[in-house]
Amino acid sequence: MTRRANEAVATYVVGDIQGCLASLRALLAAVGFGAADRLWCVGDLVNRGPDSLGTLRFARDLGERFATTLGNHDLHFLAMVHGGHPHRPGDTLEALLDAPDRDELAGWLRGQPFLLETEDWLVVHAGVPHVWNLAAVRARAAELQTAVRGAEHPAFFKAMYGNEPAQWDDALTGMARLRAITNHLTRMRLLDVAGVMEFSHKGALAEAPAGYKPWFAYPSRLPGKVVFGHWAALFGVAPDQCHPRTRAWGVDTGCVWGRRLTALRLDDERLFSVPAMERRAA
Ligand SMILES: [Mn+2]
Repeated sequence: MTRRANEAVATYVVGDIQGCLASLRALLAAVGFGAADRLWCVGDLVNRGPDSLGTLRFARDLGERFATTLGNHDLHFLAMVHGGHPHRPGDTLEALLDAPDRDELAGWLRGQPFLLETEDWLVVHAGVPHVWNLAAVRARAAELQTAVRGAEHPAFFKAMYGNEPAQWDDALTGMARLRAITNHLTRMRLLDVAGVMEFSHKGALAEAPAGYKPWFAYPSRLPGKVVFGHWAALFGVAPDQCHPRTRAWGVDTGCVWGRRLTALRLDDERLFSVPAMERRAA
């Protein structure tokens, strides 16, 4: 590693890896990832790409230097392990599901949070809806984490899937509340002004259905900046594409679709990216 000894420890937030371990290694080499630097991920460590098993082992072996927020694909893997959910078309999780250390890796993943924070930054998988303030996102991420870590997690994973409720309501309770939090933090892209989410559109903003805008086009109620992933079709989002009161960086640049893997260095807001090393998953 070429990082000079007098440089401060840096924190890199990498976009959706989705089993693209070769691209991750190339990106870390390109940034000169140092022995004390931190690697954070916006989530979706696994699925669609070729080496979900290797990616989880690599991340786990970084120990305290690694953290991720959980994404919808990470939850899908956990729902297959703990909730009896079936394989879905396009899944590439067989080697991970058959691995001798599957349960150990699932346990490690299940211990990861839904929100990472520094003094200036929040890191989430999909985003933070404009109808939540900082206290709300912290409380709801913690609530979901408690459910995923707790003894009742099989019941959560069995009932996790579903588009309803599509709108936040403080009065929600039980599984409907947990599913609403899951959908906001790990699946959200578009909402209407009242906060009703639209789940079918995954493409470019120009083709978004009428009445809906991306979460970052609304004025944020957060004091700090947000790093997120989950929306590969946008090929990255910078603050100048957001509402003037919203400072968000999107770092999913579609590595698993043969495009690029990107990381944001929080310390100086510098972006790094490398071309995908993997062939596009069949
Ligand atoms: Mn995702």
